[in-house]
Amino acid sequence: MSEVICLGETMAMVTPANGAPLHHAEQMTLAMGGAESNVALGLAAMGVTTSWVSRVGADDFGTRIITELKDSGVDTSLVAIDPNRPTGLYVKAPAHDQSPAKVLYYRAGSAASAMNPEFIHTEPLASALQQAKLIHLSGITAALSDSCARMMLELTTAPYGGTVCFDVNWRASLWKDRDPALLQQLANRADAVMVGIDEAELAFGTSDEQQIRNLLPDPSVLVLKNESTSAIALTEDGRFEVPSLNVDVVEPVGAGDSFAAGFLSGLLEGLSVPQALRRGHLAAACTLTVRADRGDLPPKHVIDQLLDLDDHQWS
Ligand code: KDG
Repeated sequence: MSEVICLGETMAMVTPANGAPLHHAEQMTLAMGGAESNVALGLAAMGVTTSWVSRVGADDFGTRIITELKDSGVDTSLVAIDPNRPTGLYVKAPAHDQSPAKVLYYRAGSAASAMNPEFIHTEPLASALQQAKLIHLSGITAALSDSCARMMLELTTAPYGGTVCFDVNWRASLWKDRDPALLQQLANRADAVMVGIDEAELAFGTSDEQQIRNLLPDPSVLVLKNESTSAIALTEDGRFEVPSLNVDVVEPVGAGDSFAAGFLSGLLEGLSVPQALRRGHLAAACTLTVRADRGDLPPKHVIDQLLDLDDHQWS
């Protein structure tokens, strides 16, 4: 059984080769991406036994996703294959001229959007969830369909033995026809929550630290990520703030997932909260500096040296 279960949709991902603008790109690159599987990949790369759980279509994209994750050391034995619905797809359009980078989704009616409460109550997944040390979820799943929203409500209320972590992962286009109040409800049922300050403004209407904590009083660990400046963890033992690393950003997609993988792997290893935040920043920096959704980490001894730096050397 894996220590960690990351549950959520992964899609085929298409992006113009060499960062060309989408409207006149001639060559496209095919890869895969999904917030929770990005976290699973990051955790596996740090030596944490991790399962990624979802549904994919009985199609080549589904096969590719499963194969790539498996080849990277993520357990995929709990993934369901849907004979009737396709694997979702998204297109990552790079920034050009005045227009910022954007993501276009082709995921309505996907195999993953058919996840429902029965899925998580069926063996062997039901037992795997009971035994995991950590279950990682995100707000994206709650916006995929009504059945996914119901499943998320059950995942965050079930009496699981391990920690339930919820990354708000605000995706405006998925919440157009849904009530984002659900995100606050889910976050308050989780043990650990991560949210960007910018996301909190959009999802909860405030970017003020104390007001966010007032809206999310229940998680014992609340991590507020302030993009390029710092990450703050509000915990039962106090408030910890660690500055981000200064890097030349190539593309931000996936950096939040890398941060989550770094931070969570640190907590699982028993690092202090500030050290776990540093590991989160390091993993995020590796992703911010590449075009892919996840950058490779430096070797473990380099990471350990960086985690042990004095505060003034770190920032
Ligand atoms: O966090 C990165 C994700 O945004 C990307 O991999 C695609 O899962 C995705 C989503 O739903 O946006």
